[in-house]
Amino acid sequence: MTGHPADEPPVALSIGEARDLARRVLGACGLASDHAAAVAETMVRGERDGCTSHGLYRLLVAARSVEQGVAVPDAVPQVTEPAPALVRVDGGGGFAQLPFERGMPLLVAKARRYGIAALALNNAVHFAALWPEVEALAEEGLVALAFTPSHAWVAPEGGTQPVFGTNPIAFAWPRPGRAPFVFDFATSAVARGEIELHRRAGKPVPPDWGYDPQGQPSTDAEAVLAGAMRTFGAHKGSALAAMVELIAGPLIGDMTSAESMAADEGRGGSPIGGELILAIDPAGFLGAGVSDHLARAEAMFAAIEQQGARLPGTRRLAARARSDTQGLAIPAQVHRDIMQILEGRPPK
Ligand code: NDP
Ligand code: PYC
Repeated sequence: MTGHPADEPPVALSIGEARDLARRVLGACGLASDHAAAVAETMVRGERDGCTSHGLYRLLVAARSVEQGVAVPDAVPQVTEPAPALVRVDGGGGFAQLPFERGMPLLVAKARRYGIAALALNNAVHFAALWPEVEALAEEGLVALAFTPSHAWVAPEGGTQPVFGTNPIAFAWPRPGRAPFVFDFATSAVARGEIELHRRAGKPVPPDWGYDPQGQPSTDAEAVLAGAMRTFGAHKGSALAAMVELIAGPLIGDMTSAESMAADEGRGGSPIGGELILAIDPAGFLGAGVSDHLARAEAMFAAIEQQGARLPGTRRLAARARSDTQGLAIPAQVHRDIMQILEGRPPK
């Protein structure tokens, strides 16, 4: 032990205890019980699957959004159908999880009916990973894609000033008899949550994650958070980040990351705005040929794994299996900060 916070033994929680803790903390923040249940479930899934930047740590982030008046704690989602294959859920300024839950059954029904359908989540606060949503759709037998802008934290390739959000893209493909193929990543070099965890742990970040406020590459997490993050894959990630801004912003009548940042007015809340989710029923194109064509997809997965490469999602599913048997290990400092919310102290 060096006395560094990272050396403290973690706090062991079962998945049930984590869910209960998350619900209590969100209830203490004033969240209505249906929101608290939906938000807690997403955070517990993140923690269980080893996605620490989007696990229980997000209780601190969500608490701040409520405390600062960024998230409406008792918003009532409104579901509408702007066109036969389109669903819109207005989140009323609350967290995005309950609006997704309310819109998903109609999205699934429309995708099955028309072969393809889209759900726009509008006016919702986004703190979470997207994979739980696309995974849930693939478990219904659908191919799914999800996109959301965030706050303007990321510089375009060739620049050093923030324009884009961390703008994740998530994809899921159904696999008969197995967990779906899922990937989900930010179009920035890394999710901002990862940099925040580096800052909390007092650790440097790799030099290609971002720039300080003067536009110089930096390994200081605090300086990169204050400056600009970089996109992944140079001009390619930059173009994808722009695409996410467009299709989950103006296309669905919602904010860009720059507009979301301006609307935050320095309160330090999570991004507020839109998310676009597409669902495609393989039977729409393939009819009775579905199983033959899904089997061809399995051949591709096998070709990847046979050479020792791994599929996206493999680490996450292994973490899930481990958590299901061994429970969760929460960093002691994160646990202490979460418990402070229950004691009525402001989120750190
Ligand atoms: P990573 O860079 O960690 O990449 C994650 C994806 O890549 C996962 O699907 C992961 O699978 C896969 N992957 C990683 N390494 C390999 C490998 N060697 N071979 C094959 N696949 C691999 O994620 P990010 O930091 O970019 O994003 C983390 C999370 O942050 C995402 O869930 C995202 O939704 C969330 N986020 C949310 C935002 C929002 O606005 N709501 C904004 C930005 C990010 P596995 O999980 O199995 O490792
Ligand atoms: O980690 O970049 C991030 C993020 C933004 C919103 C939710 N997560």
